[in-house]
Amino acid sequence: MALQLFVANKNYSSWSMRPWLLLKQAGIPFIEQTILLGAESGPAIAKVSPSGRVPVLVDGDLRVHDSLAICEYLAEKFPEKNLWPRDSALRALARAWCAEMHAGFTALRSHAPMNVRRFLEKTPAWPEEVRRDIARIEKIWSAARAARPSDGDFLLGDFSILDAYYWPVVSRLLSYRVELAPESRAYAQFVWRLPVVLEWVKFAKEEEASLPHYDAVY
Ligand SMILES: N[C@@H](CCC(=O)N[C@@H](CS)C(=O)NCC(=O)O)C(=O)O
Repeated sequence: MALQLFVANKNYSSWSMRPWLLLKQAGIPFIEQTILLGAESGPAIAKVSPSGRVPVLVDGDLRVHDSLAICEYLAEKFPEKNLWPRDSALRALARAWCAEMHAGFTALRSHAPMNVRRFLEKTPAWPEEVRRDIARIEKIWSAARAARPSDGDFLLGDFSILDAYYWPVVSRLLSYRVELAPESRAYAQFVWRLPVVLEWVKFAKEEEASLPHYDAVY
């Protein structure tokens, strides 16, 4: 039976974006189901998600909610895809960096919500904690680069869950025109040109037609 991934609005849902990009970039076939968030979406989400949140991966009778649990499940189900690095020390680091993204960066999240369609003219005057979050992200990227076992444009050389986990933040960094170190900028530009990312962006733009009022909220 085909895997199904339930996601929310592509323009706003960075949590949905992570497993969606992972599946696409790894070439794992799946059926996508979209629940657009709004006043009426609660019952539709509750039908598939015990936490009342998406993303949710459905594999037969199993429903895996939470983006990180989905990524871990996919890594176990498709070991040949090497979704985590093979080296156990590097795998531990990659997991720790993903966990930071999963649990943290709250200042950046609240001051710079993801909006794939929006590009500001200049970076807002953010509080210090947002700048600290951005500096930490750049540090993680450069630590990953320093630790990578192979050359390649992905954070650890080859594509891994770590990339899928940090790609949505690239949208924020570009949208809000954040000044980045040259190596971080090069990674952000590399990400923004990837076919799977462009596909997500295209769908995010198409959603605008069905929800024209949404951008007014931001
Ligand atoms: N920690 C969860 C967060 C999931 C989450 O917050 N999803 C949002 C969409 S981005 C949601 O489903 N919201 C439902 C609602 O607000 O009604 C994960 O990693 O999957």
